[in-house]
Amino acid sequence: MVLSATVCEKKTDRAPILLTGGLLKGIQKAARIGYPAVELHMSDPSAFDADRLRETLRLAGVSVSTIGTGMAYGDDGLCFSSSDEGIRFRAVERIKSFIDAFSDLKPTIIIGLIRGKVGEGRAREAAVARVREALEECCRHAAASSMTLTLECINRYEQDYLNRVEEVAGLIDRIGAKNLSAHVDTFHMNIEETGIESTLLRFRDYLGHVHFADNNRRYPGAGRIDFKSVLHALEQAGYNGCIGLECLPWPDGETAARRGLTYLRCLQEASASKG
Ligand code: LER
Ligand code: MN
Repeated sequence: MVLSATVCEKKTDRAPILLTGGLLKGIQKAARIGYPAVELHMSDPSAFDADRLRETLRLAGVSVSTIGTGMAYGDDGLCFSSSDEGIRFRAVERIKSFIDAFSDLKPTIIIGLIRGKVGEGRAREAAVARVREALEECCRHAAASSMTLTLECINRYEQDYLNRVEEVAGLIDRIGAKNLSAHVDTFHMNIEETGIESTLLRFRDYLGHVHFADNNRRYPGAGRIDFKSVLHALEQAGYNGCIGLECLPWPDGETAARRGLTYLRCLQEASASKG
């Protein structure tokens, strides 16, 4: 399982991103710390110089595992569930622009907050249908470039739909696209699931991406989640994809990135030496 550091352009201490305040600087820092991959969070890929980004990745020797798209919702207010056709159209176009911008590197594109909230009562069904339709269109677009999308299960305090892995797996079944997987995040699972390990095993066939953060959203090892047991469950589930460290930059981003990597590497090495 490859460990990937979250990186974003914006300087922020509030978002669960390790290395903030510059994509290129963040990529270089992640490489220096020892990460083989990065997860890039951005609101709009057209805002970046694609050649400089690739040159920085090449010199740093890191790959792009995943693209986080939630900032297109947070910063630009774009979402799939909106009853405003223009907003919905721009949200789908934005995801297509991520797919096109990275079609050479083929990272997995994360669909998290950008799906938007669906509300209560009679409006809910229509909003859910709009999310599904947008997802189907994005999956078709990604398939044409042999790319994959992963749908994140996000806790009830941030989203009002697709909070648990069971819900996401159900929607994936209904959509039936081969390039759509479930994306789990230990911070959200700790709130929503009755057991993290049992859920990972139950939905093993759906797993496409994993975020690690401790129960307090700090780096793994800074809280109460048993990551030794979670890593073991992922191994048992046959998951050999990427683990993105999506954690608060506490006490600061670089320290969190170092401590999280060291802690997880120790756990991985101990498990490998046991055979
Ligand atoms: C995004 O990956 C996520 O987990 C959300 O909680 C946004 O912060
Ligand atoms: Mn996450």
